[in-house]
Amino acid sequence: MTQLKDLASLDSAVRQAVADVTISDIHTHLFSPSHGKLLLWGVDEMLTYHYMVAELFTMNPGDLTIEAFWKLPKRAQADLVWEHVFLKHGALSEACRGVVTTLNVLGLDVAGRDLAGIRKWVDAQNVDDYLAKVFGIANLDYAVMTNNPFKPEEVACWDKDLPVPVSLKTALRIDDLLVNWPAAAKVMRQAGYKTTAKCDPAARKEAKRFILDWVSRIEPVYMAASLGPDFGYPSDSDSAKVLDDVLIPVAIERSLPIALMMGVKKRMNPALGDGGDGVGVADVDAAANLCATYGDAKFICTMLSRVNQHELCVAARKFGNLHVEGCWWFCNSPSIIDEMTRMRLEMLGTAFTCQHSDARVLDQLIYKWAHMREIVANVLAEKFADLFTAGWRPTPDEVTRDIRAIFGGSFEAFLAK
Ligand code: FIX
Ligand code: ZN
Repeated sequence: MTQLKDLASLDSAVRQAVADVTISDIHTHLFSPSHGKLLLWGVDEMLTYHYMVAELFTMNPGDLTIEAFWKLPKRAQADLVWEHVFLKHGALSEACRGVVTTLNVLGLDVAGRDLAGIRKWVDAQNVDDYLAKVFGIANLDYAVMTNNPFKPEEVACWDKDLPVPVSLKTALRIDDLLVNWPAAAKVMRQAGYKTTAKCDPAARKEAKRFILDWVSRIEPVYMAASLGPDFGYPSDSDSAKVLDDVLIPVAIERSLPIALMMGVKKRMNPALGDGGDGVGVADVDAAANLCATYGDAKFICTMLSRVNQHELCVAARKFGNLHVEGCWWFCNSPSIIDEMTRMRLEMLGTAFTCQHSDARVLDQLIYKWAHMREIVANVLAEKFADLFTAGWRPTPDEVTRDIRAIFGGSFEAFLAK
């Protein structure tokens, strides 16, 4: 294909390619429709997403307490968020704008603030068709779930061997094994594995059998764990022993990356539930030391603090077995996404994954990816223009290739390494 001849045609080629690119969403909290209530969807779930609940209580909803809020039915909770966050305080946060974008893209009367009409439309949807509809609008080829073998309600669904659409892939989520061994050991013991509250070599051997059985059972794309700012490696902690004796051997034997999601301060405000988690500066050396110690293992890494991003980018330049991905959670806002994506392009080229949606509610895929495409189109248009001005002449195919790379292509190349 011929090279692009001028900045104007380059700019439109870049923007069109971003608009058209099929995205692989490598981290979500979605579930198969067959797993029933585990899959959250619809306007009331969006309005009560934990970001929104936290926002409600950053305002002054009168004498409403968080304890009273949690006792209310879902629809009443959503009404309070709609009233206080959207109608009385302005929907300027990214999470609020996201709800508006999603409803608007679905063709619903959000401008008219017709919540009753929107609810009527949602209530008429069939979840299987709606999942396909949302994936089509967001233009995803697949989304990776978060599948936790330590959660009984999730295990119960896998025990029933229920159908899972090919558009949903699995990830084995093993936080408990790393950060709460006694709780994990109890679940494994109840499942027939000889694990004890003491994290000794025999128990870790059984834990490895547990993990291998789950890997065979759900065939995950990767194993993942969210870790606190205090996570260090090497160390004589149980976490480090579980990595050395359980997860790394499985990762190497089954060529399964380990996704390190670092810097979460769990339950900074417990009353808010999932919305109560905070952020802390993580130790990039812990990730770098794991990559250096285990060259045969692959590590995917996302960090929650903006402070960590530059150091993590540098680490990713040092280790071919480290893949940086996502503008995670508290970094998932336009101003930070713009900064991180520029930094990553400047330091890593296309060898990273620019985003994951982290969607907990199916409908959020629409806004999380629409907003991301807007930001990335502007950043990439500028970066390609800089490259053109320097003298390079990309072809339209190369523009398409490079854009797909940061929306899933590089991730798949990393998996195949
Ligand atoms: O650990 C995680 O996967 C986090 O993304 C979640 O715990 C978090 O609540 C979330 O969904 C943020 O967007
Ligand atoms: Zn998540």
